[in-house]
Amino acid sequence: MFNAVGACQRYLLFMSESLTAPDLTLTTSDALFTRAKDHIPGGVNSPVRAFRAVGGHPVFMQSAKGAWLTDVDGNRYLDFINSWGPMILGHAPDLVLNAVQEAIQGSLSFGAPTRREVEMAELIKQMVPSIEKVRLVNSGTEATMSAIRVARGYTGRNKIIKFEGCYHGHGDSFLIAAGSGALTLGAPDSPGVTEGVAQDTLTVPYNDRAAAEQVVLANEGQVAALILEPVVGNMGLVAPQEGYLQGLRDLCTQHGIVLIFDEVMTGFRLARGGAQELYGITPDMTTLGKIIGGGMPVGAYGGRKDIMDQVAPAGKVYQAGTLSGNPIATAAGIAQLTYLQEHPELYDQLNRTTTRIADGTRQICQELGLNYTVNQVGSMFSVFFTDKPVTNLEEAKQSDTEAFGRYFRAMLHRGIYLAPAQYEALFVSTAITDELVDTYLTACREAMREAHGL
Ligand code: KE4
Repeated sequence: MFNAVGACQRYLLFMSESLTAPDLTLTTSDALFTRAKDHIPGGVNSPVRAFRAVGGHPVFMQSAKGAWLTDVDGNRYLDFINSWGPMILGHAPDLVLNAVQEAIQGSLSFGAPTRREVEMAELIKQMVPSIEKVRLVNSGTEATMSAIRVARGYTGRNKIIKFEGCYHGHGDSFLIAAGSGALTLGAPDSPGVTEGVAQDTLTVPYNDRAAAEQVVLANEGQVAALILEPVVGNMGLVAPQEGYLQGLRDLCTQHGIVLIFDEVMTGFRLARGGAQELYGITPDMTTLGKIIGGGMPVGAYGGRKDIMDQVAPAGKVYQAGTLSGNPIATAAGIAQLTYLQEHPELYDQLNRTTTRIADGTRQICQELGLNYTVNQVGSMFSVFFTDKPVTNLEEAKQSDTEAFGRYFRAMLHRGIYLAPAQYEALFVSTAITDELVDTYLTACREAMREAHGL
């Protein structure tokens, strides 16, 4: 039955948005986005969700189960973001839901120590042996911010080295653009970040060991920590080249620099022990997030005992948090991590599934004469809209982001939910079956044709 009043409301709403021909098929997502922009900066609580890099309006989600998302209009999507990594077992796995429902019976938060925090710390140490002591926080940003503060407190040095294309959350020290040359100090990459902060952050290209050594030598005795994503997800998926991580390990050991692996994305995903297990490199500190919370807000930082014992109240480096180690979040995290610990075969399954997706995508691109670069490590992958190799940010920036935007929208209209930006990685969950890979590849072929007018 045609709802005249609703149509009229949508018409007025749409007309308030633009003067082009009214689209009476306005979705609930569009209406919610219009409302949201009145109350929330950009209408979203995290910038990438706004779809600005790909055009169009974001889709507002209502629920999810397994491999599928359902939006507020009842449309279903095959999910390859999985909440930007956490949902490695697919959405709403019963084992996590049951753990949360049990924990909730005991209330929500105490602000006092609990049994689960001890169990979670023990579990993290078992899965990531380089972590001798660990502190739980509420996000990846908190984890990385805290880790560099501890490294500075431990070494008594001020500077940190980060890498172009690596993202470590929105802490001031990380929102720094690379200086004009590898040796020059960084510049603020966001209003509100001061020159004072920027002067202590040095930024060098990823996969360029000589550049890292050069900046260390030029700042001898001043660098507290070197922090990187051991496998980068935040410029799109870029793997470390042969020997690169070992080279950085040796450099840090030689110069008394704390090597921090930011495994917020890669932790518990690329292997049970993350990228450090996959590549056999032992960092001094590790930051964790995403999977660690099973979908609830949990981050963590940890590492060598002599470093972590600098953290208050054991030491003098201050860090705190009202909801750190929250009973519900730790219940979810313990449930998910325990399942991963007890089922190492899942990583072979994830790698096989993701390899099928990556190989299939490469084949489609070759058949269409596009020859785009598909990078994959384990259950993370990215399709770069360039036919050149992508081993660092400069090369990633060769991608045709307009064509990527057309491809993203074409996939969305076919019910495939991808990261709404070229410079992001995709995350495969165990809920993606062979049949769903076929569904993805069918849509991929059609969307690539549509995006390139083929
Ligand atoms: P959070 O503060 O968003 O929990 O974590 C920050 C962070 C730290 N380190 C790495 C390697 C990360 O990937 C992240 C966050 N990742 C982004 C995806 N590019 C989260 C998505 C978003 O910002 O909305």
